Amino acid sequence: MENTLNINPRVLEFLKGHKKLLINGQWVESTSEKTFETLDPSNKKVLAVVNQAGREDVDKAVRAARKAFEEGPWKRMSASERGRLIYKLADLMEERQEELAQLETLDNGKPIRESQHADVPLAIDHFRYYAGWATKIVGQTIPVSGEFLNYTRHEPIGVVGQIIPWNFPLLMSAWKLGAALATGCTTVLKPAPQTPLSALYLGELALEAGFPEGVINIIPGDGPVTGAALVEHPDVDKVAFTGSTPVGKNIMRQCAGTLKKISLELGGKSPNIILPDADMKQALPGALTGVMFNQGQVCCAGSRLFIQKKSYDNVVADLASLAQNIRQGPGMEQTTEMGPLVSQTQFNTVSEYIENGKEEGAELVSGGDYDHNNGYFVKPTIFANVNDDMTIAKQEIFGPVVAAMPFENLDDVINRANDSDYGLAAGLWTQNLKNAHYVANELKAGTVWVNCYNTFDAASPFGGYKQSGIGREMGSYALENYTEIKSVWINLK
Ligand code: TXE
Repeated sequence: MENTLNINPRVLEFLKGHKKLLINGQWVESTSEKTFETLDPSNKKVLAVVNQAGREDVDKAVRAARKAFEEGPWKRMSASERGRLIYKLADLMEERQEELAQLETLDNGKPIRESQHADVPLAIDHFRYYAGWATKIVGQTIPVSGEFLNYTRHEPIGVVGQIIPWNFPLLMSAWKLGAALATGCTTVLKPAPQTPLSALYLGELALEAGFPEGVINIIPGDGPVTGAALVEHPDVDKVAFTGSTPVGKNIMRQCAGTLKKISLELGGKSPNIILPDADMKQALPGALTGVMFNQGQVCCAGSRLFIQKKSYDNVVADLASLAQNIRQGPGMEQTTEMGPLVSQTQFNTVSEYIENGKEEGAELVSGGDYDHNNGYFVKPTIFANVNDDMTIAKQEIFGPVVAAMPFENLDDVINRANDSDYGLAAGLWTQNLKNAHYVANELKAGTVWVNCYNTFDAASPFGGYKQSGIGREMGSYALENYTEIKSVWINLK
């Protein structure tokens, strides 16, 4: 295909040989010598063979992180030096942005234009943002009673186990590492087995940047073995997890044993509300990409679309024709707007939800087809006349599937939008300022987007109400995930 990108020679070089684990500043094979394959989901071909970290490897990585935290040069480094290393990593990522974007697209399937213009620049920006924070983490001097000086120190929590999913592999690595490194923690990062490559490439850049050994350890592997070993390890002080709500709950239970600190960024079923006074030219494409972006594999996808009754039929018809025009194809084609889903498992899950929507009586107005002969492609799908009790309106699908539902009035839609176990994000489209603020206040969600959707900035917090999570990523708020507060009393008498 003439608009298919040629794979960068450095990427080809990187894909050769078995990818190793990054432990204590060295690339090492897993103790068990077990490996797994990571596939290109647009054609199911093997992209690379990767060492799978087992329990022993997790233990080695945690020990390396502990040593680096307690003894290494990292501990003695000034905040400014720490910040400079993080800046250096961001600069190296910028130099290699094309390689990072290609690896992300090859491994995950997402369109190259999204890797180039969203995932990679956001990840770079994220590191720069937290590099700046390294020198600005300060405590308080507190006017206590009596002749004492009392002040607080925000100290790094210690060794952090970080587990990330496959939908934004590089960006999730950045979200996890940025705040942890800025605060002075050391980390063991476990990428998802479907998409380990960009994190491993990032590991190479971290070594090149000069991070001391043991500060960043990267150990690909599966959830039940590698992930669980990391969560259960007694010498991990804190677990930061992004993934499904059931696994998040499991992790919370496992952390109870040693009372590890946790932060969880979990699933969602986010409502997106189009009021009749919205600027439809902005709202329709905005609401559609709000769910279709990244093939719908986004934790905050606005997959419950509420449209006021009067404009419902027109809006649904317009959305259907927009959805039919989305160009679907392999991510490496520059014109592709929607790629394949990440894996056979995800393909099966999403196609089952589509069948379920049909069986439960929702009206299919666009898409509904799927095909995995070549890659894991699911057509952008819109179901109309969905009611709140249908499975497709309740459960996270994590695919390109919209449930479009009519509503009567503001209070009706606010109640229904909030009637969910999740509370990650929500969207609202309106030109009425009063309604914008009123609805934004009433929605139970960690992020509310008004006349926009899926906008992100390293400086703005992200996380969930209810079963969508615990804690916040990004912004100054994420620093709290990685610090302990110490109150120091000095007797002045
Ligand atoms: O997620 P998992 P899966 C949702 C989405 C999707 C569903 C399943 O609905 O359809 O989850 O995806 C690691 N101990 N989200 O199965 O299993 C795993 O190896 C420790 C929403 O891929 O939660 C991976 O690194 N770790 C989400 C990470 O957890 C374990 C993004 C996520 O995998 C583990 C992804 C265990 N017992 C999926 N089991 C979001 N919030 O963005 C698995 N893992």
